[in-house]
Amino acid sequence: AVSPSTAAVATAKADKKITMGFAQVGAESGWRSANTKSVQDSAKEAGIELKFSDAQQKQENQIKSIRTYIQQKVDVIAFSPVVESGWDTVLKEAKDAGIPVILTDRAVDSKDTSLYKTFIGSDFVEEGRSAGKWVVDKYKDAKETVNIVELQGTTGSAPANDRKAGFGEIIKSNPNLKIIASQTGDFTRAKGKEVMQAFLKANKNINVLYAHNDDMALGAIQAIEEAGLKPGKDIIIISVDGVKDGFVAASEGKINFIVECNPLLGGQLMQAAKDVLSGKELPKRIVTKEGVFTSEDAKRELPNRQY
Ligand code: GZL
Repeated sequence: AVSPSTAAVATAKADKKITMGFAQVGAESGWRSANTKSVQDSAKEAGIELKFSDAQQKQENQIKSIRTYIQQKVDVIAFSPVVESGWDTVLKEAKDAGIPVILTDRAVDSKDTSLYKTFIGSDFVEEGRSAGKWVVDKYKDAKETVNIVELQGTTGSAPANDRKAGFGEIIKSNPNLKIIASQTGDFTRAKGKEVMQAFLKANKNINVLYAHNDDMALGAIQAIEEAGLKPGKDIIIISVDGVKDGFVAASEGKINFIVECNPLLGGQLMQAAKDVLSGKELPKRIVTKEGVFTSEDAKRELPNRQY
């Protein structure tokens, strides 16, 4: 069927209340909870009616939610793809139904970028590079090997792929820096603790832990302490996110360096939805702003953290 012209659709939609279908990854981490709150609060502020689903970190659940939103003829669909691949079919269904899609937080690896209007999220490779640069600097005078273990995020997810790539690219500059073990902790505390216990059993001398998010670092800290070691001292810890509990651990010197990943994407998302529905062209990529924090910084910054 020939869909009405974009302008006609845009005008018709611009004045009626917008309905957004949002398919969230899950509730796996402090970051995710802050992200969900930001989306829900921002929808209220923007006067956008929000249909919200939690996929418990399963791609098939996200795809089901997107199909439901298509059937319900929502005005716009937004989601954070739990993994990078396997989205083309359902995104084509949304496109054929004339429903614009906005990606937030995580990316898809679809070659056809007409399948979504824009991707609002962090540069995860840059986050990995920031973590790597701090490690290279800390061990620039190291004479013997520095043994690094890595807790990766959800297998196949953009943050896990890119944080690994960025970190690896930077630490290559010093052959003394060796990743002796690297495994997914699925971004959760429980899994992070479990995998860290395994790392500690298998490796007698671990110098550094690089965790792709604070929740896995916090689980690992429990395992390190139960093994009678001091996190932040016997094992140097770098993590990504900068959620409240991460900042608390950093301010106690248990995490030595935190690379912030901003979950407060709700405002940008609602604005993008309004722009898309009023026919505005959006840049394909909107990168969120974020910083880095040492333990010292975290102590000072803790009172100002919103999540
Ligand atoms: C990153 C986001 C990641 C966080 C994790 O933008 O997708 O997922 O780093 C969260 O804490 O689970």
